[in-house]
Amino acid sequence: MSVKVFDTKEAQDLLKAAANVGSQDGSARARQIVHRLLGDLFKAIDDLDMTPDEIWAGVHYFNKLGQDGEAALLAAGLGLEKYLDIRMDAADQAADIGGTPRTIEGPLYVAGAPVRDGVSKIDIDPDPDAGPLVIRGTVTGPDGKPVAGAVVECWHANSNGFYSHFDPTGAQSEFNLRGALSTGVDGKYEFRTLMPVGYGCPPQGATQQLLNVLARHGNRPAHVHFFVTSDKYRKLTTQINIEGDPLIWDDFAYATREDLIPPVVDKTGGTALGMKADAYKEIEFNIELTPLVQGKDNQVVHRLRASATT
Ligand code: MBD
Ligand code: FE
Repeated sequence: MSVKVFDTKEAQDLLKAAANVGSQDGSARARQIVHRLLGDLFKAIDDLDMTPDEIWAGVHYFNKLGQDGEAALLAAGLGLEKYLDIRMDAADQAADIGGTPRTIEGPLYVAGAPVRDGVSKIDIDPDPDAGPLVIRGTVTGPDGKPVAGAVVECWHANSNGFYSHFDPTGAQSEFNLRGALSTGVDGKYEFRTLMPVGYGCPPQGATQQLLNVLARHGNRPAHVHFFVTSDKYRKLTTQINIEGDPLIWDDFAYATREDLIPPVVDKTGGTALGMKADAYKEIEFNIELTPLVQGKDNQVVHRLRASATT
């Protein structure tokens, strides 16, 4: 067809009407965003000469995305979540703020894990294919001094790459492989758990459907998520990768970072720690928090999160 209508008065008036530009009611910010995003879409339809069939395929894709509950998964897979990190990183760099690097939260956190003191064994369900793993470290401030009373939360997948609460097989207990603990005066935390395996998108889901069309895979390397919270510092959202995973630099969600691949060390003495075997793996991951900005966490992210109680 190759017609151009975007700059016509008819199209521009339609765009303004749809976003209700000029109204004093509702949300001015929502009008601004809708006007811009819808305008960018209208323009793209013109520029790429997108067909009605393509538009309707896209509209119905949104229905499937919602039915599958995968909008946040797609946000990770399309790099939207990573892009927000790139922006926060740039803001920190401009303000000369360092600390342990952030990386994306992903869609699989569940609030409400019971908070323990210092040490927590978080593998509740047996998993014969997963070896024992200790993840431990010290939480410090920018001055290198230990932070007491920091809450360290972690969550990760089992040997099938499935997370409790979201396990399609229904096999896991609530809060299996999810922990929360509070640091003592030494700033130390220690999770006793089992080695995770990388995640793969649901094969029949909307996210994988789009990735297939783009000739992309929907897999993540093995990883462990963290939230670290303290009254005195900004909340850190991060992950560590399990070194040696073949997908470590081929994560469909783009979360791998050089400083977030701590060595995995072979240890013995696991039986005395209550682990399921004497030989176990250990990862030391020390965490440096960043200062509040004018007394506030200026980057804390509010989003809808699952929660459960035990
Ligand atoms: C995950 O485990 C995850 O961390 C992300 C970002 C997306 C899907 C599954
Ligand atoms: Fe994950």
